[in-house]
Amino acid sequence: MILIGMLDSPYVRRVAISMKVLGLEHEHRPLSVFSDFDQVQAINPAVKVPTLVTGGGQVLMDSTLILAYLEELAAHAPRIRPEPGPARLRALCQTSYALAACDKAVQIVYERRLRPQEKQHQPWLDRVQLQLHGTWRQLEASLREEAPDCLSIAGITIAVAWSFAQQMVPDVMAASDYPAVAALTALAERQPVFLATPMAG
Ligand SMILES: N[C@@H](CCC(=O)N[C@@H](CS)C(=O)NCC(=O)O)C(=O)O
Repeated sequence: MILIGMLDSPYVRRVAISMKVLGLEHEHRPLSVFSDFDQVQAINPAVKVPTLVTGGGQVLMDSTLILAYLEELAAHAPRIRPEPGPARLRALCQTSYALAACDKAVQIVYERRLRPQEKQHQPWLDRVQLQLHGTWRQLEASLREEAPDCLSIAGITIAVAWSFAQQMVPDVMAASDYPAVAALTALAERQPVFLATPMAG
C-alpha cells in the first residue's frame, strides 16, 4: 500500500498515524498537491490527498473513507474506535468536529496563501473564523466531559487538527482559550507514533 501526501496536511497525518497504530505496513510518498501537482495527478486525477493506493492498485481518497477501509484490513490489530454504543457515538461526534476544524483552518490557509492580497475577502474570512472558533469551543466542552484516548481516531484527529491550527493559523487560535484540547494534543504529540510522524516529515 502507498500513502500519498505530505504530513503538513492534517488529513494525511491522521491517516499516517492511524496506520502506524494499526500496524499496517506501507510506503509513504510525501507528494505535494501544489508543487508536485503533475505527479499526484498521474496517480489520482482529482489531485486530493490523502490518496491511498491499495495493494491491488485501487485508488482511494478521503481520510475517513481510507480509515474505514484500513480498519477492516487490520481487524485483529488494536482497535482505534470504541465498540458500538454511546462511547462510539461520542467519538464520532468529536471526530466530526475535529474534521470541521481542519476544513476551516485549511480554508483560511488557502485564502491567505493562494489569493493575492487585494482579492482576499474579509467577510468570508470572518465567517470561517467564527465557524472555526465555534467548532473548537464545542470540542473543548466535549473534552472536559470526556476526553478520548489520544491514540483513538477521535484523539488522533483532534490532536492533528489542533497542531495544524497552532502551526498554520497561530494568530487565529490561542492555546490558552482551549486548555483541554491543548492538553490532549500535548499528550498525543509525546507518543512515539506522533513523534515518528511529524508535520514537517
Ligand atoms: N475531506 C478530505 C479533505 C482532504 C483535503 O482537502 N486535502 C487537501 C490537502 S490538506 C487537498 O487535497 N487539497 C487540494 C485541493 O483540494 O485541491 C479528507 O478527509 O481527506
